[in-house]
Amino acid sequence: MLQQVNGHSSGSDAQGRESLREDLQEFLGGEVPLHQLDDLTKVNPVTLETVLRCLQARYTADTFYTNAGCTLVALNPFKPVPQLYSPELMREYHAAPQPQKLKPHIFTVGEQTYRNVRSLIEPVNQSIVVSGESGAGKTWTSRCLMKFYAVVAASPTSWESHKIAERIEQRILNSNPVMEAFGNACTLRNNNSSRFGKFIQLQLNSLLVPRDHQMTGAAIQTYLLEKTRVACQDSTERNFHIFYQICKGASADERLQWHLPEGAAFSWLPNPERTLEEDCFEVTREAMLHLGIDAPTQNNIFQALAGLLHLGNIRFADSGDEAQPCRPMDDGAVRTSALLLRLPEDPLLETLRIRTIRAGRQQQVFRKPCSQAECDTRRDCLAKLVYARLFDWLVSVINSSVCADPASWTTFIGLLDVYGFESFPHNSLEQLCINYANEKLQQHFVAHYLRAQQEEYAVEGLEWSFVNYQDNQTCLDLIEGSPISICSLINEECRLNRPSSAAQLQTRIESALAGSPCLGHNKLSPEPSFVVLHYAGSVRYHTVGLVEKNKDPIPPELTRLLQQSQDTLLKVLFPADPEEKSQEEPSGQSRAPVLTVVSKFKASLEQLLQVLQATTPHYIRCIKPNSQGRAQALHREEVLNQLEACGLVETIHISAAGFPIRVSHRTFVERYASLRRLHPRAPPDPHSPSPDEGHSAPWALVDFAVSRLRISFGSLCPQRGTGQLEVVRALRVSTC
Ligand code: AD9
Ligand code: MG
Repeated sequence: MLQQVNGHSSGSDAQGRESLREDLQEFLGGEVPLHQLDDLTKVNPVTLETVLRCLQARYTADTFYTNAGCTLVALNPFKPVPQLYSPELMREYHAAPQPQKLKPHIFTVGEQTYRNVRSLIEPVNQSIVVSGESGAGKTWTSRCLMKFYAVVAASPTSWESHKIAERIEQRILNSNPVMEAFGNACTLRNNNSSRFGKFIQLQLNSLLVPRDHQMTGAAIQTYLLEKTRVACQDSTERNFHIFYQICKGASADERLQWHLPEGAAFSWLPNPERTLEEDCFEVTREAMLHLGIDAPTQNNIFQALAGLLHLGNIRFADSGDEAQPCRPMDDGAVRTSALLLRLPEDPLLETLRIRTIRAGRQQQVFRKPCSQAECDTRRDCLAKLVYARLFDWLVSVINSSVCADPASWTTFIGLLDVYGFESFPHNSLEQLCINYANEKLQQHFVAHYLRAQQEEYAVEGLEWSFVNYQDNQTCLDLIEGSPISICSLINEECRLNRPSSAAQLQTRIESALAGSPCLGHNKLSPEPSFVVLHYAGSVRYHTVGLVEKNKDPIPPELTRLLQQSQDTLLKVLFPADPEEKSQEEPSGQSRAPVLTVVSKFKASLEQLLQVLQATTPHYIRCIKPNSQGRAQALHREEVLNQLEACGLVETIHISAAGFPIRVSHRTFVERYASLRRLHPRAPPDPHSPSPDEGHSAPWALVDFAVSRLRISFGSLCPQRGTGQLEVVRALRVSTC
């Protein structure tokens, strides 16, 4: 092996020989303790078991990041490790000539994207896809990366620019506590679980000078907030953090104003006695202020939220007479919620209890008292409607505070942090959408890396032994494929608008999709449900209420009621309809086609993937060492499942033997022309690219690139012999 390496390094200068010697030492060192192996491609042999052993050894040694070829594995420490995220360390990675030579870290990925996006030769938009199951550390990672960019991008030279820099970066960082307060909640899997997906584009102007001060803004795109949580929480979970923050953090005056006396009980506020570090109201308020949401507006927001809490306390009792509306069991709750939402009390009660429908040829208007269950549904719907609009409005306010003028940025770094894969004892449409999003991201990785990479080697005629991998396309076909899939069947139920039971939906799914290997067997469940074998594990979805959730009907009376609010915030959220469209719920026949929750979600995911596909992606795989959130505890089986699910071993195999860097031949020649001195006697090559490039012996460079830098040239430059590749394979080193 040594001979092989020396043979191919002939003609290189002393520096080149020194680098090769270092690589050899690294490889032949053999005795390197497992916890010091920074790159899983160096584990020998690469199997699930050896990879796990290496990660375990590193975890025990408090080393949480490990390279795995093209991805970075991030183990959740489940304890504070402040020295790992200090601004000094961020600057060290930023200033390093070769950050990849430092210890593996999310800052290496951050710095790499930062350099790529500002490249003078080939600036390309970058994205970082952070994945992992619920509680694995995605949001934490994205937050740290945002801090990293804020620190390294803010090195202004003048005082004036310092002010601007602080404003924009600080505002971008301030978006985190606000969005987490309103969009995160404590679940069975994670005390700070994201209940929405987020893609943030950090906008940079690579033409600006000084080049260290190029972050000009950010744009945030959110995906499907789990709004049902406002009105319905599992008894072991909690509502969104913000509700607990206001109840715990309001001043005495505010308590009076918002009708939140100490110890008040709210049915939409389970587990109020549990205190989490996420309960800090002051942090949220301060961040809102920095984002330009002033104190009076904040007051409006919190008052409306208190109104929703009181709305949740309204209970109805059947009147015993179908012609008579239900009775509210507690007038106080109706009165207080009407007061706080600044709605007229009687219309509020009427809207919750009476349905107005148009029917017949004349489209006559009928008023129909609702059953107790219908009243509850309308109350919940009202709360979800207000909360979802409030969340969207907050995102738009944050965007207008941080978004740069389109003319002032040229490139972006996208950071993707979506809700992680989850499986609860009871799973519904929310989990289906969350797990669907995770399948999509996994497929992006499979298609972009595991499949495309290998196909390209085949096209280029490189010697390559194909690495088999788990392709989750079959599961995606089951969920979203055409013509028939789980989504299409649920959508069809919505479109036909026919009364169908949960058991019927189960039967339809199981019979129409019986051929899919990803549809699990559903023998044991007493409840109507179906099982999907996701890449990350199997999940049983209950079909009760699935169709209704997918329809997400909003009775028009509710919107009209909210348009009557005297509250300045609600007036913004529910502007009066200038055309005063239909005043009543239309009858069944005249319904417009429903844009269902899953069809909207599918469209938004597709848009996201289009954006990702137009970037250079980087992957961070967050791994949850145990499901209890305990420090220093790595549970073998749980970690093995995660490693297996994301195809880590296959990724390592492909990364170890493959070419991680891809540049066009022209770019390479331009960038590395000066290295020709490493091959002063390289013979002229008949296959040399056109002479107009002005480089007499580019093949020498190509050889150097292939063997030492492991750069693949794509179809622009057909590959010659693979001798150097063999060396690289044997060495399994990545010098770039
Ligand atoms: V979910 O899909 O949104 O439910 P995430 O986002 O993957 O999930 P999150 O980032 O919220 O998980 O991490 C869960 C918890 O792990 C955090 O609240 C921290 O308490 C803990 N954590 C995660 N990463 C780190 C870390 N690098 N250092 C210390 C961490 N603690
Ligand atoms: Mg999260």
